[in-house]
Amino acid sequence: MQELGRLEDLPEDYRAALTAQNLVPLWPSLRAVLPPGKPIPRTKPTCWPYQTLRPLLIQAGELTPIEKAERRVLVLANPGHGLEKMQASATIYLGMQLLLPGEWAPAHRHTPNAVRMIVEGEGAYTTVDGEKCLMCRGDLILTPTGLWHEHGHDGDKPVVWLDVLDLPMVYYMEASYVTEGKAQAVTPESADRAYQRGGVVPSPVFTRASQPYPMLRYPWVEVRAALQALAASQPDIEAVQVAYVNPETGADCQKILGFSALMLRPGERLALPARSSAMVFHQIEGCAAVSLDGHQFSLGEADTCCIPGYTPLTLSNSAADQPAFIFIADDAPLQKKLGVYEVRH
Ligand code: GTQ
Repeated sequence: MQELGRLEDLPEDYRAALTAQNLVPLWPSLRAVLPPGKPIPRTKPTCWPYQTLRPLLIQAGELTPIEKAERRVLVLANPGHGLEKMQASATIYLGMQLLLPGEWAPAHRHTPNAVRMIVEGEGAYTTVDGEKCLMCRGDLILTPTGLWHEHGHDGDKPVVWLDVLDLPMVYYMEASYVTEGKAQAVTPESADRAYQRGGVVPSPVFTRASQPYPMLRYPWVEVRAALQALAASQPDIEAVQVAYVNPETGADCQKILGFSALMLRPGERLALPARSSAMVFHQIEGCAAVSLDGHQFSLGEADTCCIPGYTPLTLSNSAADQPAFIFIADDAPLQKKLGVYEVRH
């Protein structure tokens, strides 16, 4: 590839004249914005073990009352982007949130989409658009763009969950903002269970629901059972994986980030080809090794890691007697909509 002229090759007075007119020559920066063959990601493969994160999060509970935090969150920040950017990848934000017994995180709504993957504890709930969603380990709860949400906790031990937001993307678009609200009235007849049988959706008097986010809570017991049924009924299937979808349309459950759950059978090793989307892995149960060029992460329960796009990797479960269950988030839905998604075999 042809070497291009550098900024220093240009006379200083010419460069000053360009700057004065808010003009920039492209050629000194062309290879940086259009690198040959594949992107140069800022996102570094990064792992956040829960064992080291948890005590610091509990300490945040002692140091900062909920009223002074609104959301008591430690952000899982990728050093490749700079910690102050608070992003795990170009598009994905990850935060570990702590709610103590009796605490309340007040209602608000915002343009970025959020989901919560419950990590530990019992008795907490999040109310989304009037629907009270109980939080149990492994449950996925959606807080799509624009929906009111608040968190409460009636239990007696700390509750922790992983927040996954498309905040970096929405912030980059200069479209990120929040509106504060008052406590929501909980809808008496919750839609909570209306979408939890596969293949059937509510159809009151032959009409079909038209709201864009019909299902807000995906209980882990159901998702785990689906994975185990898939593994049992299709022993030769390449990957025991299910996607969290909108039950009315079958499309990804949110528009920017995609979510799935993967079961690695005992002893299973799964090679994933390079994809353009960055990925987050969160270990729900069991242990797994994530291997990629130059890196190996051992994920134990509740550990989380982030991998840049365009990176082939392998996932393996070395346990001989125990399946491993992994929650996966990526930005494939956004990339597919924009036409830039690719898989390299
Ligand atoms: O719980 O509403 O981690 O608004 C970041 C922003 C959590 C939340 C985050 C949020 C929330």
